[in-house]
Order: sequence, then structure tokens, then C-alpha cells
Amino acid sequence: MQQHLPSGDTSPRPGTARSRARTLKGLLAAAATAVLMTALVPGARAADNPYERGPAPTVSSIEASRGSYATSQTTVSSLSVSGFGGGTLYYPTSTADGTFGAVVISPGFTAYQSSIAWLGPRLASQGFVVFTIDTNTTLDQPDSRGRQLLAALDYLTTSSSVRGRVDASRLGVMGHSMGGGGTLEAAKSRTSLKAAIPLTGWNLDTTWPELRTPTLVVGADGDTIAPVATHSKPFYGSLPGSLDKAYLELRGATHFTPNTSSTTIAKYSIAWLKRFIDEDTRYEQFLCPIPQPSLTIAEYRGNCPYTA
Ligand code: 9J3
Ligand code: ZN
Repeated sequence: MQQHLPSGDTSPRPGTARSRARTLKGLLAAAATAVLMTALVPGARAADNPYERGPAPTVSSIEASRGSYATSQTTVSSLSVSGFGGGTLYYPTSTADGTFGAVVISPGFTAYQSSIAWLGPRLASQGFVVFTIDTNTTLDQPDSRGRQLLAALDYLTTSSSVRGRVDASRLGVMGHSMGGGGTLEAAKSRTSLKAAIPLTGWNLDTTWPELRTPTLVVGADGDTIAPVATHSKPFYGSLPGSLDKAYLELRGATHFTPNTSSTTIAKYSIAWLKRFIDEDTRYEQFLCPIPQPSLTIAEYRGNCPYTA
């Protein structure tokens, strides 16, 4: 169903298909297995999404300062990597739940990983491997930041100490300001990425029809450095109409709101990453129907229901 809300897109979307088609025989076997499992294992659910991690979400669980996973962190020295400036890995401590999707996060112009560090434990504790990075120089421009996000993803999945904890087929990118501009650049270059979230993104290129990655554009109503009228709004508007996308404009916020912990940023980022990196449709309830304006949301646009 299309949303017919004031701020929602209403353009028709192509038909959706289950990613895995099942034969009747397969369905019956799966159903039999599910019945057996739920009958024999107390508390077991018949999960049919192999990427689902963690308990059923609630508004409280995605607004909380920490998710259900205890986390660890490891420093990655700039001297040990190439293509980006090192960083910090945040990841669920336990290996009992198998691999996790992963997200790399870039800071903005003149800034360091410390400026986005709050997102490390906040997202990792929900069941992601998170890599906050430094850039080669703090003056690097968005196109460079995009390449550095991809270099960091490659390091993460092939060389890092946590490579065995990461599902290399389920990756995302985030970033603040020029790091948000780089997030769009990275997604344009690597269309296999599953999620992108520019936070008060800044880029002189305001047109992104090339993206194939589900993208949540986050802007701030009081941003005078990357004003939404000349950055986030055109970014969102230029994304394909058929793409799973959303625009969240924070109320009472500035360009630097993403630099300190924000429940609104965390809540919608978690929902977006879960929905598109983990294909976890339990989180679509927080994205659809389109959230209404509130004390913390100046405006929200999207094209529910999502199809990826
Ligand atoms: O990363 C950013 O904060 C970009 C905003 C900026 O300082 O642009 C001026 C060139
Ligand atoms: Zn463009």
C-alpha cells in the first residue's frame, strides 16, 4: 500500500518478489521442520530470515542507549592500513550468534572519529560490526571520503581481526557532513551496498540517481553549513523513485547534532540498518507508516512499503 500522507511520496513502485522462491515441497518441509522445532524447543521461534539477530524490537529497544549485545572494541592503527586513516572496531563480544552485517562510518571535514564515536557501541550493541574511521587527512573531500569508506570496508572484511565475525555480503556506509557526502559517493561506486545513511551530508554533487542502495537521508532543520534546501533535500529528491529511501529532518537540530548521541538519529538508523542489512522486516514498523512530525522530527518522507 502506498502512503498518502502529506510528506510521503506517492509514486507507484514496481512489484515486489520474495528474495527466495520456494517450491511447494520445500515449503512443506520447512513448515514441518518449524512445527517440530517449536514443539520440541521451548521458546524457539521459526525464524525464516537467516540474517535476523537479536530479540523482537520495540520502540524502547531501539531508543535505548544500548541494545541487547555486550560489545568490545579494538583500535586499528593508521600505520597498519592503507586507503584510509585507521579507526575503531566495535562488535558484539559473543560469537554465539554467527556473523553480523557491518557498517563503516566517516567523520566530517576537519573532524576525527571521536566526532562520531557514540554510534559505535550504540549500533554494535544492536547486532552489527561497526567501524568508525579517521580519514587520511581531515581536509579530504567527499569523493575521497567515499573511496576511504570502501577501503575500510575491504580492510574490515578481508584483513581485520574481526573479519570472521562479518558477513561480507551485507555491508553499509554512514558518515557526517562531508562523510555523509562520501557515503553517497561510496554507494554510487558500489551498488552492492545494502544501506547508506548520510547524516547532515555535504556534497557539491546534489544529484544521486545512480544509487541502488536503500538510503536514509538525515538532515537538520537549523543546519547553516549543509542547509537541507541545498543538500539533504536535493539528495533525497534525486534518488530513484523506485529505490527504498527515506528523508528524516531533525527538529531543533544543527549541522553538528550528529556529533553527540541523538536518540532520533539512533532510532531511525538502527531501524534502517536492520531493515536493509539484515532484511529484518520486524523493523519496518518503525519506518512505515511514515513517521509524523513531532518534537524531534521536523519532516519525514519515504516510499513505504519497502521492497528490498
Ligand atoms: O564536513 C563538513 O562539516 C562539511 C561542511 C564544511 O565545512 O564545508 C565547507 C567547505
Ligand atoms: Zn550526481
